[in-house]
Amino acid sequence: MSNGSELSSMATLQQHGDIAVIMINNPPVNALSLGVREGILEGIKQADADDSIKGIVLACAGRTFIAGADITEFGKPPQSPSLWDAMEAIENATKPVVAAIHGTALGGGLETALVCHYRVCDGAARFGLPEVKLGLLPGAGGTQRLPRVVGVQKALEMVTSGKMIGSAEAAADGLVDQIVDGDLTEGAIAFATKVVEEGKPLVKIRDQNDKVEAARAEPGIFDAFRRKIGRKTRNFEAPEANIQCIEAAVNKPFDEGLAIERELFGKLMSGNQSAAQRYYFFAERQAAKVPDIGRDTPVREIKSVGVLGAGTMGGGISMNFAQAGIPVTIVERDQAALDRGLGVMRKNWERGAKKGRMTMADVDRLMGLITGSLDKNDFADKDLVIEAVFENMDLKRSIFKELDGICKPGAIMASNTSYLDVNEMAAETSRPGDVIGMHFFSPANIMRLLEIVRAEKTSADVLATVLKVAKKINKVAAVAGVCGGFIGNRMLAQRQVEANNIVLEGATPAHIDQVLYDFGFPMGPFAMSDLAGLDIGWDEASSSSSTMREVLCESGRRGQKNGRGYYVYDPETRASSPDPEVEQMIRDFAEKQGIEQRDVSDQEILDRCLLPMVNEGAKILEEKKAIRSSDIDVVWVNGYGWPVYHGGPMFWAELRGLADVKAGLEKYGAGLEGEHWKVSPLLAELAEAGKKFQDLPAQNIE
Ligand code: 3H9
Repeated sequence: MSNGSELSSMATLQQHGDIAVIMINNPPVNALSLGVREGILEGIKQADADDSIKGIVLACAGRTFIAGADITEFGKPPQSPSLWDAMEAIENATKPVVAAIHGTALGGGLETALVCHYRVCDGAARFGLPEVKLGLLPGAGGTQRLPRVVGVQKALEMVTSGKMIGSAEAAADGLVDQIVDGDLTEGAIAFATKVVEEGKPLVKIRDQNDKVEAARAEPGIFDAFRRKIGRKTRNFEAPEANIQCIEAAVNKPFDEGLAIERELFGKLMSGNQSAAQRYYFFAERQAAKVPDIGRDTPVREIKSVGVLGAGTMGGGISMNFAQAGIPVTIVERDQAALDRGLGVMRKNWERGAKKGRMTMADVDRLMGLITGSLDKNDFADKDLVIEAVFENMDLKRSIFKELDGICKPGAIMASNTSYLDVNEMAAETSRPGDVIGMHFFSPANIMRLLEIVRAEKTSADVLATVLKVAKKINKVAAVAGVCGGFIGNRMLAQRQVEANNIVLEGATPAHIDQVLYDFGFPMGPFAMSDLAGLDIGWDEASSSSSTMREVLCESGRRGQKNGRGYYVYDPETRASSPDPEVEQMIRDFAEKQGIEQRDVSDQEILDRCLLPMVNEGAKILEEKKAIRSSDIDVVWVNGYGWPVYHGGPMFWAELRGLADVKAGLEKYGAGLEGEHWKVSPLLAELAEAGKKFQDLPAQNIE
C-alpha cells in the first residue's frame, strides 16, 4: 500500500491496487471534527475522479472507528463542510464505498457507516446510536436508515436506550456484510475488490423499504413501545423524539422522514435537557482528573483485596472486585454473619443468572474469587483493604490501628465511611499517606458512584491508584475532601432539614415527595427515609419526642421494613399510601411546637429543598472540599438519582442563574432559621459578577 497523501489534517488517502483507502486519524475516538469531514469529502472526490480507482474503503486509525459527531463542536457556529455534505458524497459516490469498522461505531460514526454501500467489521466491533444519552437523536439520517436495516422494533430499542450491539448481532441483523478475521483494512480491501469484480450494486439503504413497509401493518407498535419504556424514560424529551422519528421512517417517504429528524434534532439540541446531558458527559470524564496527579504519578498494583465486614455494604463492595476478576478476602466476626453475607452475594449473582445476565458457571467462578475468613491477619498480604463496619468512630479508629499492624508495607487502607473523619482514622496508623476514603453507595454492586475521600495526608499515588481501581471496577469516581458527610451526604442533609421543616408548616410528606419525584428524583425524601429505615441512628433509650422521626419511631414506625413509616406499605405488593394517622401526628407535633400550618406551593417546596443544597455545594467548593463544581454534579447524578436532564445541582443552579439562586436563598432565608440559608460568599461573588461555578479553575482538595 502507498504511504498515502494528505486529505486534511485528520485523514489520508492510500492506494492499494485499484482500491483507495480513506484513513481517518483523529485521536482519541475519531470523532467527526471538521478535519475528518473535510478528509472524507476530499477523499471521495479524489477517488471518484481517479480512473485507476475502482472501489473505496473508509477506515480509521487508532483504537476505534468514528465514535460520533465531535461533541465539543455542539453549540458553536457550524463549520462547513457539514456531516450531511460528507455523507451525501459517500452515498452518491460512483464507486462502491466499504466501511471498515473496529472498536465502536457510534452515533454519527454509525450513521456514516450506514451511507456506505457496504460494511465490514472485526469480531470485537460494536455498534450503537447513543445520542439519546446526550439528550439528542441521531441527526444524520440514523433514525431513517437504521430501521430500514435492522427493522423497526430493534431500531426503537437501539435509539431509545443508546445500547450497543456486538458484531455477531450486527451481522445477523444485516447491519454488517462481513466479519473479517485477521487484518481489518486488508479484509475490507479484499471485500471491496470482490464487490468490484462481481459488479455488485452500490446499495443505498435509503432505497430499502421492505422493513419499514412491513411495520406499517402494525400501527400499534409505537404506543406499545412507549408504554414499555415509559417508566424508565419519565420526563426525558429525547426518547419520545427518537420514537417520532422512527414513526416518520415508517409512515413518510425517506426525505420527509429525514426532514422531520433534522427538525427534531435541532429542537433537542437547543433545549436545556440536551445541554445538561452534554455537560454531564464531560463532567463524568473530568471527575477522574485531579490537578496534582499527572500521567507520571506512579500507581500501585492492586491484585488482591480485603474487605472487613460481610454486611450489605461489605458484600456489595466485594462483588465489584470479583466481577472485575480481583480476588477478595472478606473477614467477619463470626461464622454465622460470614455465611449470611456470602449467601446474600451468591443469591444476588444467581438472580442475575436467572435474568440471563450470566450463567450459573459464572456464579461459581465469581464465588470462587471470594474467600471468607474470621481472621483479620488474612489481610496481611492484600494490596488494598477496605473496612465496611458500623459507622462508629471509636470502632473505626481501633480497626485502623489494628490494620496498621497487619497490612504489608505499601498496602492501601480504606474506609467506606459515609460521613466520618478519615483524618482521625489515618492518625491511628504509622502511615497516614496510605489511608483513603472509598465511599460506596448502597447497593454497592449496582450504584455507579464511588466518592473517594482524599484525607489530609493521603499520598498522590494512593489517590491515583484508587482512581484507577474505580475505573477497573466500573465505577464513576468523584474526589471529596474530609468534611462531615463529604459532598453527597453533606448536601443531602440540607435538603432533609428543609423537607422536615416544610412538613411541619403544612405540606404532607406525600406532597413533598411528589414535587421532588416530578422534578425527576426516583423518590422523595420521606419515601427515601422509609426505605433506609427510620430507626437508623435512633436510640430508644434517649428518644424524647423531640423530632418527628423520634415521634414516629416511638410509635413503632420503622419505615418500609415493618410496613409503617411516613407511609403505610401493602404487605404483599409493598406499594405505599399516605397515612392519615401520620398526618395527624405531624399536625399535633407542629401545634406543640407552635408552628402554624398553611398551604405550601409546589414551587416553594422545590426551592426550599434544592436551593440550600446548591448553597452547600458552593460552601464545599469554597472550603476546597471538591475539585470542581461538576464533580458535585457527578456525585448527585450517580449517587442520589438527581435527574441527568437537569445536569446536577450546580448546573441546574447555573441554568437558573446564580443571581436568582442567591435571591431565592435570601427570600426564604429572611423568615427562616438555619446556617443553610446563609448565602455562601463564593455564590454571592459569582452571582454578582454574572459568572458560573464552571468558570472557577479546578483546585486541589485541602
Ligand atoms: C452524534 O453523533 C450526533 C449525530 O447523530 C448527528 C450530528 C449531526 N466528541 O469515554 P472516554 C472524548 S452525537 C468529542 O474516556 P472510552 C472524551 O471526552 C455523538 N470528544 O474513552 C475523552 O476526552 P478526555 C454520539 C469525545 O474508551 C476521550 O474522548 N456518540 C467524543 O472509555 C476518551 O473518551 C457518542 O455519544 C465525542 N463524540 O470510551 C459517543 N467521544 O480524554 C460518546 C469521546 O479529554 N463517546 N470523546 O477526557 C463514548 O461513548 C466513549 O467515549 C467511547 C470510548 C465508547 C467512544
